[in-house]
Amino acid sequence: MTSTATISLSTLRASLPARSDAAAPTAPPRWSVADIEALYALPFMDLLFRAQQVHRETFDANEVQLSTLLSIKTGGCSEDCGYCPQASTADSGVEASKLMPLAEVIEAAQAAKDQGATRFCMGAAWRSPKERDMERVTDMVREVRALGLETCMTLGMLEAQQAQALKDAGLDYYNHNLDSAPEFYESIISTRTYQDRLDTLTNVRAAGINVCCGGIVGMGESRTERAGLIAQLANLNPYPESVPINNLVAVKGTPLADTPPLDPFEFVRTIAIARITMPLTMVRLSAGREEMDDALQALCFLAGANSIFYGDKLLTTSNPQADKDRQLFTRLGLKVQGERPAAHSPSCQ
Ligand code: SAM
Ligand code: DTB
Ligand code: SF4
Repeated sequence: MTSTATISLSTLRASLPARSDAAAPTAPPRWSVADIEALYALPFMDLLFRAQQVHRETFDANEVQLSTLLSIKTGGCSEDCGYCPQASTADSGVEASKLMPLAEVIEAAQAAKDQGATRFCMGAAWRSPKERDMERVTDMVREVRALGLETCMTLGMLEAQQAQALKDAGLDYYNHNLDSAPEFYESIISTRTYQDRLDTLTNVRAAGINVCCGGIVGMGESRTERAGLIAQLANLNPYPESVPINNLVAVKGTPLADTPPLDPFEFVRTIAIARITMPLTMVRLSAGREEMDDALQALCFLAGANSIFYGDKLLTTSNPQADKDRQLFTRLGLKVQGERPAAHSPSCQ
C-alpha cells in the first residue's frame, strides 16, 4: 500500500473483507509505518469521518460490547513491565495474592453477568502459567462458560499445548498484548522479548482461540512508535479479533509514574486508526477511562471504539462505576450488545 494520505475510501472499502460479524478477520492489507503516520497526520475531523465510515460498514455505531475483568492472581509478578503495578519490582503497594478459588471466580462472573457483561476476562500476574495451574484455570473457563458468558483469559506467555488445553476447556479469547512498537518495547520491558509475545500469539491462533491483542499509549513513545504498534497489530495475519487500546494509568511506584499525559486527541486518533486499519475487529477502549471525561469517551466511540471494560475495577486500578457508564450510554443513546434497548429515550440532564 502506498501513501495513506492518497488512499480513497473506495480503495479502503475494496480492501475490506465482506461483512460478517462471525468471520475471523482475513488477510489484511499490509500497512507500513509510513501509511499509518499519514493517517495520524490527517486533520482530526477528516480522520474521524473516515473512521466512522469504516466503522459503519461493519458495525452498528450505536452499540457497545461490555467485558468485565477479574484479577484471579494479583501482584508479585516476576516480569519487569515498566507500566505495571503488579511487577514485584514496582513499589506500588499492590499486595501479592494466590490464585483465586474457583467458587469466588464463579461468584464474580455471575455478578458481572447480572450487571450486563457478556464477556468475562480473567487476568493473572504471571510470566506464564505453571503446569500445576493449568487444571485450575481450565476449570474456571468451563464454569464461567457454563454461566453463559464468553470467556477470556490473560495469563502471560503460553506454550502450544497450554493454548490447546485452554481451547479444549472452551476458552473464547486470549488477551496478550504487544504493548508498543518493537523499538520502544525494549525500553519498557527487559524480561521477555517482542518475539516471545509474537510466539504466544501464534500458539493462541494455532489452537483456534480468538486473539485479543493491543497495546498501551502514553508511555512516552513517539508518534512514529504509536504508528509502529498499530502496524504490528494490523499486519498480523489475520489481525486480532479484539484490540484493546490502553491509555497508560500512571501508577505511583512504577517506573512510568511520572510520564506526562498524552494529548487526549492523540489517544482518539489512535482509536480511529485502529478502526481504519482493522475494520472488523472489536476496538476496546481499555485502561485509562477513569481519567477521561464523558466527552472524551464519546469521541473515542465516534472514532470507532465499540467495546469497553465494564465494572468498577480493572485488575488493580479503578474503572468508572457501572452506574456512571449506564448514564453515559443513555445520554449517548448507546445500546449494549446482547441487551434490549432501554425503553426510555436518551435524555440530557
Ligand atoms: N501478566 C499477563 C501479561 O502481561 O500478559 C496478563 C496481565 S497484564 C496486566 C495485561 C495488560 O494490561 C498488559 O499487557 C498491559 O497492556 C496492560 N496494563 C498493565 N498495566 C497497565 C497500566 N498501568 N496502564 C495501562 N495498561 C496496563
Ligand atoms: C488489557 O489490554 N487491558 C486490561 C486487560 N487487557 C487485561 C488490563 C488493564 C490493566 C490496568 C492496570 C491495572 O488495573 O492493574
Ligand atoms: Fe506481570 Fe503482566 Fe504486569 Fe508484566 S504486565 S508485570 S507480566 S502482570
